[in-house]
Amino acid sequence: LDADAPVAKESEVDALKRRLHKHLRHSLGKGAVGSTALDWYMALALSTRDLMVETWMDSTHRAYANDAKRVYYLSMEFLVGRSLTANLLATGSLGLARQTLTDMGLDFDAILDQEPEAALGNGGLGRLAACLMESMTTLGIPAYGYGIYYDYGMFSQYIDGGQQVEMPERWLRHGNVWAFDRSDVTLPVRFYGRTEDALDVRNHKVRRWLDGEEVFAEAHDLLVAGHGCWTVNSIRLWSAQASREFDLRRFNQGDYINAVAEQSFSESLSHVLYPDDSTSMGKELRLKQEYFFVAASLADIVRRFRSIHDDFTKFPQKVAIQLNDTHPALAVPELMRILIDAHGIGWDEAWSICNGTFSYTNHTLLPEALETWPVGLIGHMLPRHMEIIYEINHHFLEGVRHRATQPDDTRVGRLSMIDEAGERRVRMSHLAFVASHRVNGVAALHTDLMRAGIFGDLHREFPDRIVNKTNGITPRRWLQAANRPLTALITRHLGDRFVAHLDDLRGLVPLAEDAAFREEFRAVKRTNKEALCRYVDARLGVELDPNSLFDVQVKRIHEYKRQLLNVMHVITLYNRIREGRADDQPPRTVLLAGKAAPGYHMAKLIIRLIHDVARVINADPLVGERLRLVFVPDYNVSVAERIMPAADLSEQISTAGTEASGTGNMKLALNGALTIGTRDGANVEIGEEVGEENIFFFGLTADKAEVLRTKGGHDPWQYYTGDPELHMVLDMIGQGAFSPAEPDRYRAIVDTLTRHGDYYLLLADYADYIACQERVGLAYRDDEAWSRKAILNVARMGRFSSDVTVSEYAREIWRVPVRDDPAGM
Ligand code: DL6
Repeated sequence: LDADAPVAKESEVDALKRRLHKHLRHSLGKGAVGSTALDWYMALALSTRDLMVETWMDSTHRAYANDAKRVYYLSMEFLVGRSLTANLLATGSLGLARQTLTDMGLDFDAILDQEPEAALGNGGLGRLAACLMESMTTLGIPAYGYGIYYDYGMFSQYIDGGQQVEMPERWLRHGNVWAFDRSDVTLPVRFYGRTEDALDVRNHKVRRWLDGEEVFAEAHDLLVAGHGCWTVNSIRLWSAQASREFDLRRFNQGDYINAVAEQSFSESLSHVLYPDDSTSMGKELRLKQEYFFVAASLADIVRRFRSIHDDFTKFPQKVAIQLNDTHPALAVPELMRILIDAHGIGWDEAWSICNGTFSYTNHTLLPEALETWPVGLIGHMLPRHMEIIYEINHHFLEGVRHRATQPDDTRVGRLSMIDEAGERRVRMSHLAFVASHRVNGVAALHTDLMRAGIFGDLHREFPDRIVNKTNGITPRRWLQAANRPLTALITRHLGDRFVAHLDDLRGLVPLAEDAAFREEFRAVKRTNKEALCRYVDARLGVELDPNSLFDVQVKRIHEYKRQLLNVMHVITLYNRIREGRADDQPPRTVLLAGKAAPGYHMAKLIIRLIHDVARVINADPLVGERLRLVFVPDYNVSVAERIMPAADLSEQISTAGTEASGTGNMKLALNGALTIGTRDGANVEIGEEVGEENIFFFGLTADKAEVLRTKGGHDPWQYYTGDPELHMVLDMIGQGAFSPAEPDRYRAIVDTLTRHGDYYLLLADYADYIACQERVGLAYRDDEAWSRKAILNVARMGRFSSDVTVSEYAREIWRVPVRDDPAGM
């Protein structure tokens, strides 16, 4: 099972040793004596980067030489995680590195562990951006990510007395080996000021944006290697620098303190990522961040285009800009401003260029997450952009009225980019939608719900615009790097082509019928579970039983994701074990992990409840080894890489119609976990691929959930009074069975369910969920049948490779070619 058995030649090992020592001395100023694990990490990372730089430059030159169409992925978040293992794999040097460092008496895994986490994202949206960038690169697409170089990414989560505490994480404190700082690429970004009419050199009337304040955006290029390192792209992230002239003026006026204060205020723009992915926070600084990175990115994109082209006619043929949700939607008025104000292009032509260039991905249907900004705020901060947004809206609504067979002002009001109810606000999703030639959802169900729901009116106006692009995950990180034992097993039977052609995993289908293979597969899972046990023991001092069913729910903590329903099952099982009613069930370890937004009180209360329930259950001698509940703190990409390979059961239990897609569901299934889930997001498509007999579906469908909620048919009180087990679970939570020192601690949770409408329909799905979990337990007891299902899950995950997702974007949205053979085989 050893995926990294020594294979390298002695000469290669010696050469790497020399490179490491060279970097240790010349790049880090250290000698071998007294160097720390961090120094060795840096030396190894620098040596690996050396292998990528030539390809990086070649990739850039090739794109220039061919005047290739570039794809620009604009995203406020890139949840990259660590890069060393991924880059060692891409450059084909993981085995050599392990062998060399081990040979030098160093602990290779401890060295990998030195790498800080590039957590420049909250969750799904940011991680998707990272997977898509990796796949675009693997497929040879000249692509640039554009985003913000936050000093502080996602906070670290500590647990104190069972409660989440957030701590800032200075991930750049030792610098960043994977980024080249480009102080020579520094672009001004303007805020505030005023507009006026003026005449240009040809005596044409133009609009000018004057005065205001300037901040500089400095570029940092993060390298992204594709599989086999045939292409290396970059994610260009901007940090804010104070505008020097501005400060100097104040400084010269003797106002030293304010000059410096102003500087740190400007630079605070890129200090910190907003740690909430499910509500639009409506903060002025957030809007500033959005414009800051969009303005710098567009200036850069236009500069690159103009270095080859004299006019803008070919812009949409050479530039595709994907808006990752609405956070970069100000790119629309910004490009219009550049084309019209700076280059004198007429409105209609500028609009057609925009429309040919932009496309927009929607990632959520939750109303509270849809961004709107007060007209007054945009007008003050970006006066010219507000004028342009008004004009875009005016043209759009004129078209709507023109196409309408009869006047309908309410419909026009619903379509408008300006929400007139209460304080006037700009609907960023309408702006992004109208400006884009394609708008996509991220799973088939989600896309259908977009057409029928939030974008219903816009869809009727533009019936061909909404398309589906089901999310995917990169097999390099989520199988090849995260699960070395499974990769070795598959490679032994199928070769290693599957790493770049995930559909090759179909070759495992017949092996699912082979008892010897099933045994090997179980041994792999066992190895991974033991590794996770060691990790949990080291971090939490909790011993887990690798023979138990590892039941895993790892994702952001949110009411719609229903971690609470999971806890309700745990308490139900606990009660049944104590009453001797679960003797047919296998021992189970329920593992949860995830962060709550710092201001999200209910989510934080759920984390606390998990800890309180765990304390009681794990200490109960009547339960013993039969049930364990653990919460792994500080969930991030690296923790995910440890958990996914060890899971038996993947909990994907959001209320149907609320989870846009999910990607954790794909990672877990690819690593051989069976899913228990609702028919929500991409679970539906996972079910289609793996077969209904290899997945555990339960609960209301999206249609039924919607009807129940909107037609007022849901009576939570009736479920509460009508189901004695549920009644008992809720009473235990609400009356302090898990918080005896403070019996009311969780009253609010129970009231939300029983008295305040149970918006996410936990009580309606409870009974079916519990019955389904019972079936899961029984199925797990049949080793052979379970492994067969698990193998079939792995075998049928090819469709969820982000290579497939990117190929579809490339063909149907961006219209760029992709490499036929990403593996170079
Ligand atoms: O598309 C990536 C990911 C989906 O898989 C999740 O289902 C969805 O919740 C997530 N959305 C976000 C926040 N969205 N906004 N804005 O992360 O996107």
